[in-house]
Amino acid sequence: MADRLYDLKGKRVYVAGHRGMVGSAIVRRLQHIDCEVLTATRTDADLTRQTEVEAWFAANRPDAVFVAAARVGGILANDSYPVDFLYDNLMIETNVIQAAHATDVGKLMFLGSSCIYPKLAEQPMREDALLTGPLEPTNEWYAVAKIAGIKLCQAYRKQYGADFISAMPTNLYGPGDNYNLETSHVLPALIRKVVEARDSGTEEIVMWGTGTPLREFMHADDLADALIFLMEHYSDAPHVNVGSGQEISIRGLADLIVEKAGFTGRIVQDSDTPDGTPRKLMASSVLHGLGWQAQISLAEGVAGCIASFEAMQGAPNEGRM
Ligand code: GFB
Repeated sequence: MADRLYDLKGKRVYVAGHRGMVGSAIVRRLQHIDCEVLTATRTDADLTRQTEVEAWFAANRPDAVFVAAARVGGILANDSYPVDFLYDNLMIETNVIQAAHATDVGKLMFLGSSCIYPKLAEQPMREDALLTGPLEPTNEWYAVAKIAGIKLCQAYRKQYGADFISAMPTNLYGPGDNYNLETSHVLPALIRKVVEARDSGTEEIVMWGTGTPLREFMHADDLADALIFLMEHYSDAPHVNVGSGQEISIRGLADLIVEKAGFTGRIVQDSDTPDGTPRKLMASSVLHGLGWQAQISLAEGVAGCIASFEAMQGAPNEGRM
């Protein structure tokens, strides 16, 4: 394993976006380290407002920062709200990164997404595939904002020697995920559709697109573990991919959820909805080379999410896993 380059122990650690799926997973994971976790609600500081962010940093003086705050969503949300995905994300990341530099934050991690890579990037996608071809049109707004965030961290490192790093996670799921069918990602959407169809006796659920796209899924708790590992063991300009290696087709994912939830109906395709990128598999050899590997299997993670969704619905869940 790589040497520890930065110790979170004893530090004041700000998790921007602590109410989101990723931010809340980071907060849970930091509870195993003897550090002070700082969070801010939108009333404390609206991260899209520069003066509010500067004032919050000046008053709270974190030592380390995880930039997990972002406007996120699935393929339809990305395609429908280009301004929100570009403007909000640019504002959040520029405000937080600039305020961190202005208050001498010692270590910062910016979080991006696998959609930064070209739509038809060679698979698995290596870090150096960035900016080698056109982006996937449904999420180019989000991708451009995230690429700008990587570049901003690199610019602060180059101009000021700031220890700001970037991690690019693969498609994520886990506790606190968004189950709104209009704005969510595929995994929570299919869980909701399948569980609700099962419980209401509906005979079919609709899967968007052709079901052929391939996606790599990672549990948010695995991600949080990887991020804390990188915060302590990585310090360089290039961004680092964070993947699980667990790749599955969308149809395969639908079948897995159907099996785990005990749904006996059919899956039908909606061919009017987009597929997005045909394949998004991360090459995570840099991260693996540092000594980190994912632990949570997709089958185990999906079963846990179904159980959580059923608990939220107040539905019985015995005997279905
Ligand atoms: O998870 P998802 O919305 O995001 O969709 P992306 C993945 C695939 O699942 C697409 C299909 O091919 C969808 O057409 N799919 C099937 C569904 N049924 C459904 C459904 O009910 N809901 C949803 N949402 N999809 C996002 C990007 O792309 O991934 C973001 O738009 C970000 O920018 C995120 O990078 C990680 O993987 O296609």
